Amino acid sequence: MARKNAEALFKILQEDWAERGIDLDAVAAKAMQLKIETPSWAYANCGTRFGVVKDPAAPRDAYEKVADAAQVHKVTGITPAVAVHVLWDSVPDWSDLQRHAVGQGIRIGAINPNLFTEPQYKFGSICNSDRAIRRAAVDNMKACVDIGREVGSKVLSLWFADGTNYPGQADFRARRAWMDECLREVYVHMPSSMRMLIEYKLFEPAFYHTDIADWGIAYVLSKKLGERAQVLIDLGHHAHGTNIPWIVSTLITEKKLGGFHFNDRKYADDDLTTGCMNPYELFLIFHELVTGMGDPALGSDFAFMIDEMPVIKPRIESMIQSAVNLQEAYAKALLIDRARLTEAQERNKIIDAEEVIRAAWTADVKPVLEVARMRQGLDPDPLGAYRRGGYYGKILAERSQAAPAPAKKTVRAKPVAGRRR
Ligand code: PSV
Ligand code: MN
Repeated sequence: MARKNAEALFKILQEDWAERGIDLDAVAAKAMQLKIETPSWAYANCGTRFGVVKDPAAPRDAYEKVADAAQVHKVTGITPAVAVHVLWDSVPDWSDLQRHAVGQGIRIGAINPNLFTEPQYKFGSICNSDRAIRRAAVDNMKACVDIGREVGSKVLSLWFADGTNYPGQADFRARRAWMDECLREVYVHMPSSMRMLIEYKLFEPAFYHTDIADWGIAYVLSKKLGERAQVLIDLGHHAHGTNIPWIVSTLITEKKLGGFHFNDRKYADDDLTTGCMNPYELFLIFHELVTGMGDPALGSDFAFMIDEMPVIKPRIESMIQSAVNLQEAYAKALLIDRARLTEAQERNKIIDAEEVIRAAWTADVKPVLEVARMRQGLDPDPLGAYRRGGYYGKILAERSQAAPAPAKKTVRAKPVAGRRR
């Protein structure tokens, strides 16, 4: 809930932080400049391996997913784009979907080819020993590049489910050569305005090995491809204990950080609401981002995306929570007194350094964000504003009716007739 006295609280905090050299007006303005994409697939019905949880108000097509994503932007002001997953979001006319998005106040963001749902990808896509399947996977990605070109998207976001389940199942080195060859063909097909983001994942769906298992291999692949290939960090794709802030810092230094799939987890790739389990880690990630962004020599064109499956939560509300949690983490990172931190670090004053970090982490940024939203003509309380707007009741009534007509043409993976190497 937004506090009635947000302005008064803001003023008190402003004086307090000014003494430490932090300008809260600037923090408020920057926090509203954060731009995050929400995933079309998070609005649809989703589930676990044990079953799909259905919401009677779930979108029935890509147009309705876009409409739901627009609601999140309407109340947060920081989610102006929706990432699409080609196959799940196939539409007859992508320009028309883009017009629909723009009409709703958002746009289509990253294009994600789906290279794992169709049966032909049972043994992998670009690492498949079957040349025809590798061809289909490459053609799919190239079709996605063309969609991106049509709608003006600058990001091709790639995740491969490729891997094996059993020792001896496949030749690692052969798979690596196929992967290199396929990625090169797609990279060359991209317009100069587009970036290729390569996502890694420790395990799942494969359990013995995954072809792009960690940031190291994603880095090597992107390095070999060229400047417009970069690494995508999904927060749920690491072994426990992995220091993600350090990975962020390393990739920024190497100019290879492309973007994020934000979410949170307790165990594995749980795809929970961002910031619900490890908000401190999220804050430390933003600390590294602010440190990196503060260096003009480093690129700062990061693609911030959410990748979640709010299985048992109302999906739009979960997305609003994630966006707000991200904004809070960023605002707190902006409160870090960097001069004092550097001084403490240089003198090995560990406690002093940690206290600088903790002072920002424990700060109450809610009034800052409430005021920041009001300055942009938004309601200070995004979740409350969404609920009061009655959107869910409206879509529940509409979408409980018959499904809209199916799309005429779909962009799908080419079916493969025979199997050969
Ligand atoms: C895979 O777990 C992943 O993180 C990839 O980004 C996919 O595109 C997304 O989830 C949806 O399945
Ligand atoms: Mn992801």
